[in-house]
Amino acid sequence: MSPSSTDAYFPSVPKIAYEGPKSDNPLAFKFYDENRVIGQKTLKEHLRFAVCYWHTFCGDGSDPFGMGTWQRPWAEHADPMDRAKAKMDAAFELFVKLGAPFYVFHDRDMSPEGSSVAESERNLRTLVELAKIKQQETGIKLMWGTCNLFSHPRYMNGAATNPDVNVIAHAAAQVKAGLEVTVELGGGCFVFWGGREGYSTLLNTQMKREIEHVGRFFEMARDYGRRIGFTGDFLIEPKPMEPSKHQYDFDAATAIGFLRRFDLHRDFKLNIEANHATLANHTFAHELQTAADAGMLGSVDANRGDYQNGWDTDQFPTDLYQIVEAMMIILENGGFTRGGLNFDAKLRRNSTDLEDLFIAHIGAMDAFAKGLEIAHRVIEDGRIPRLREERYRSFDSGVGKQFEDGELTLEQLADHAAKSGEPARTSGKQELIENIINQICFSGE
Ligand code: XLS
Ligand code: CA
Ligand code: CA
Repeated sequence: MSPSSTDAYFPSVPKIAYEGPKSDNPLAFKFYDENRVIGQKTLKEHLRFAVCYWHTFCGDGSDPFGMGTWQRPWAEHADPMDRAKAKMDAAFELFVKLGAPFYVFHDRDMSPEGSSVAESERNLRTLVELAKIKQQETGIKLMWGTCNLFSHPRYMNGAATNPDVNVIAHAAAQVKAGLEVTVELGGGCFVFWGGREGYSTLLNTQMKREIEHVGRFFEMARDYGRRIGFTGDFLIEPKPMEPSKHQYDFDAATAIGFLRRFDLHRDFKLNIEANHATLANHTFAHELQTAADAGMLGSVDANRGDYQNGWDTDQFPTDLYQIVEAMMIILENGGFTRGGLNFDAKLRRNSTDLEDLFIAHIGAMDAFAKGLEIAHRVIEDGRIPRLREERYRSFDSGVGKQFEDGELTLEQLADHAAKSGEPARTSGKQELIENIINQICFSGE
């Protein structure tokens, strides 16, 4: 592989430029001008976009009912290591042309599983050495690493929650190597998504034991990571189901409770995925706010689900209204530090052109650029933050303040009801707030 062969896989795609809202060029940004400053930061610094390795370079368009539909030139090599190297060339070509500052990967996305633990690790290290060179050449950084602990048949009953300790040992080997290479590549976070860390039926499951095992496993991973110099954030990515019927990291609230129970909350935060929120019957905003309120909003898997069906469609995010609400929470939380917006999103099966990979990312980056701009304007405008503040004014002084400060007994509070009579009705102003958001959305710059 020649690390500088940057035009081999997408020869018809130029470096994607910002051309502004009037451009009709499908291969140009309309809103994402990476150097534009909003508030104190450039769009690039605010949004911290990452491309994911798995959907973009490993996917082939297959689904449970049909084979692959995408022809990917980098997947055509017969030898798995040659394929992995070609895939990496294609990956960095896309990152550079798209202007995405970060990428994320699972160990097995980047390099093939070998016939032994040692061979798998050797394969990974070979590819990581190449990734290091590519990162140096291009300035593209690793946002997070993770391990695929759900595809291999050995993980059919889970990884860290497997009823067989010999399987957990294999997960340990993968996570140990995964942490080492994440440190080597300078990754800011390390993610755990518990795909099969759940159950199909309680009739064969000791749930309490399995949850304690995963707590213990994370503790071991945390301790090893810290020992080898990983100073970043460990992230749990909640999802309620699929592929397990029930997943233990059901949603943000469940994962936060779990982390506190096992005293992991100082080292772990959450990676919130929009589509997983949908599957948990929450909104994306709900999951972000829950994580932010706990001081645990680490990173975001930016995609979109479908409210009409119950699976993980992982569509590219284009719903501006949902993005505005998400960006308001992210901005009010102070923005990202080590995490960012990772496009854990895939093309539709019938989007078969290679350039569709660019078109999809461009649309999502534009939508977030616009969403950030609107969210910033909503916050600067001040009406909505003020309405929210005023709604809780009764707690700023008097009995409300005493209540918040823990200075009242239940009897004293009850006494207050007797004295103050029936409270005045105060409107929640939802329609007004929605109108203000629309006014700001529709009124352009
Ligand atoms: C699957 C998850 C997965 C994680 C990384 O639904 O989204 O891709 O993001 O393991
Ligand atoms: Ca995800
Ligand atoms: Ca998903």
